[in-house]
This record gives sequence, structure tokens and C-alpha cells, in this order.
Amino acid sequence: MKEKILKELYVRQGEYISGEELSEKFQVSRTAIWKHMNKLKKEGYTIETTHKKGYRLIETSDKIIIDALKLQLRTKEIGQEILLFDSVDSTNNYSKKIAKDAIHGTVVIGEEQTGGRGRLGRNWSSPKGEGIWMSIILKPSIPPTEGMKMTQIAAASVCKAIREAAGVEGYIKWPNDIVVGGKKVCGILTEMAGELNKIDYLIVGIGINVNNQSFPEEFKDIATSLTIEKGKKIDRKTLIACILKEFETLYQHYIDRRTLDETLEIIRLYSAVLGKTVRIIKGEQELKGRVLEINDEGLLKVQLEDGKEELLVSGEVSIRSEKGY
Ligand code: BTX
Repeated sequence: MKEKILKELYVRQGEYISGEELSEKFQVSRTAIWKHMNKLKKEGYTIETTHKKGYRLIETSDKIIIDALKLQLRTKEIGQEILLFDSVDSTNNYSKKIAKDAIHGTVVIGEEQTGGRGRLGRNWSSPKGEGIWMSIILKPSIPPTEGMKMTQIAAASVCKAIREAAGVEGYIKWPNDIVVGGKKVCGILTEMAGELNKIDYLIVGIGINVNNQSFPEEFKDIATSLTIEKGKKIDRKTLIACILKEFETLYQHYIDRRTLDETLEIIRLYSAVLGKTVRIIKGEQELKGRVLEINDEGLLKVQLEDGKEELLVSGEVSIRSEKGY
């Protein structure tokens, strides 16, 4: 009931709605409506109440509300099913559990992750209410060798969306990070299940530091958030809707034409590594090289110190700037 009332307030934000109208619409007493309003106020929503006119939502709390998010969604498939958790170990883990029966495009969001994962078993810090911790379940008919292209589609979508919806100048650090001023604001973890020649499902996990004000000691020097960069709070619902829209557009273009051209245009335009000298970390090995190009398959072509050229495949390497991260 509380969610229904909130949705009504949200849809008619700024407008007064009388207790009588709400009680008739939802078939509950006016006292019940009043109690729900008080609960919403306690949760952080600013609701003005006047005796004659009724209730008016002035400001929404920054909590992600599915109904409110759906009102902003402009997609056909991605996000038509959204599952939201107050707390979850990892949205990628949860997505794996439900993937078999889930519809293509299902999105799983956590207000916090207690066991958020990065690549190669690393941790991903995901404090409550501060970021976007979400996974998209995809069921494309493409060969497994193409699966990792989803990471690039996601990186291009997030980079474009944070520029458009948050006004933050992010750059893509091939293959799976978005950085601002050299610091990490987003990480992407794509996981796949299937057989040798067939994908059962793909899970694209996206972690974005949105309103974080600080970070744990271990990586405070390499991490930043959109709020820190922009100097103001960013609305997570609007940003999620924007990311899903960008993702669907680039994904559909790739599926229909089997070309990454639109994605690569964004990846090259906003590349944090093209033309730069980088450290390449492959397991225990560390090499130095200059990034020559991101080819049409999305692979990174580098020239190593001994002059040899090498094509790097995402998932196998980490790239760091010459000094530091
Ligand atoms: P990664 O392996 O490239 O980065 C992980 C490293 O980044 C950590 O070892 C740590 O140094 C640093 N780090 C950890 N948390 C943060 C943070 N919040 N901001 C900046 N740096 C951090 C990147 O892995 C892929 C991350 C994917 C996260 C999403 S969230 C939704 C989905 N569910 C899930 O469990 N993972 C994905």
C-alpha cells in the first residue's frame, strides 16, 4: 500500500492530492493513508500536508523505487523486469541463480552488496544507498567468443550516460572501467554460462560510485564518485534509466548488424588509454607498451618496449597508467 501511495504522489509530484481521493482510490481509511504518509516522511520523503488541500510530494528520497524508475524508463526489453533488493550479496550472484528462468533484459539492483565482486576474485565495495550496483541478464544468440563484447557495450553506455545524465566527463579505461581524472568511478564484470558453441546467458554487472563521499583506505587514492567530481548529489534513478536506454540502443545495433561500430566510436572517442604508454598486467607478468589502436573487434593493439605488436583480449589483462592506477 505504501508503495502504491508513493507511486501516486510521484506521478503527480508537486500537485496536492486529498486524503479523501487517496482513500477512495485505494479503498483504505483516511487514517491509514495518514499513517503511510508518516512512514514515508520517516523514510526521508518531504511531503507537505495541509488540512484543506491534502498531501504533496516535494522531494523524493534518493532511495531507488521500482515504480518511480519504471516511469523514467524508455526501453523495450532491457529493464522490463526489475528486481530490487535492500541488501544482496552480489547482484551478479543473484542473477546467476535466477538466470535460467529469467526473461532477457531482467535487471537486478541492490541498494547494497555485502559480497560485491570485481574481476579475478577481487572485492567491489558497494555501500548502502551510495551507488548503482546492478546486473543485466542477457540471452543473446551469439557465439560465446563474442560474449565479452557486452563489457564494451556496457562501458560505452555508462560513459555516455554519466556524461549526459550527470554531466561528468568520464573516460573508458579499456576494457572494463570508467575513470574520471584517472580515478575509478565504475567497474564492469561480465560473466557467462553456456557450452562451447552456445551461450545460455550473460550477466553484465555494473558498479558505479554515485554519491559516495569517501572510500576505504586500501583504494581511496584510486577511486572517486560522481558526486565528488560534480560537487552535487546525483539522482540514481535517472542515471539507471539513462544507462539502460544507452545499453539497449548499442546492444540492439550490435545484435541486428553484428558490428560493434557504434560502441567502438564511443570507446575510441572517450578512451583513457589510446595513444598512451601503459603497464599491462597479465597474471604475474608486467609489460610496458604504447596503445596503438582499439581494433574493430574491440581488441587493444599495443606496441611493447621491444617493438613487437600484440593484440590484447579483454578478460585476460589489466591495464594501468604508467604511474599508479
Ligand atoms: P576490478 O577487479 O577491475 O576492480 C576491483 C578493484 O577495484 C579492487 O581490488 C579495489 O582495489 C578497487 N575497488 C573496489 N571497490 C571499488 C569501488 N567501489 N570503487 C573503485 N574501486 C574499487 C571491477 O573489478 C568490476 C566491478 C564490478 C562490480 C559490479 S557491482 C554489480 C555487480 N555485482 C557484483 O558482485 N559485481 C558487479
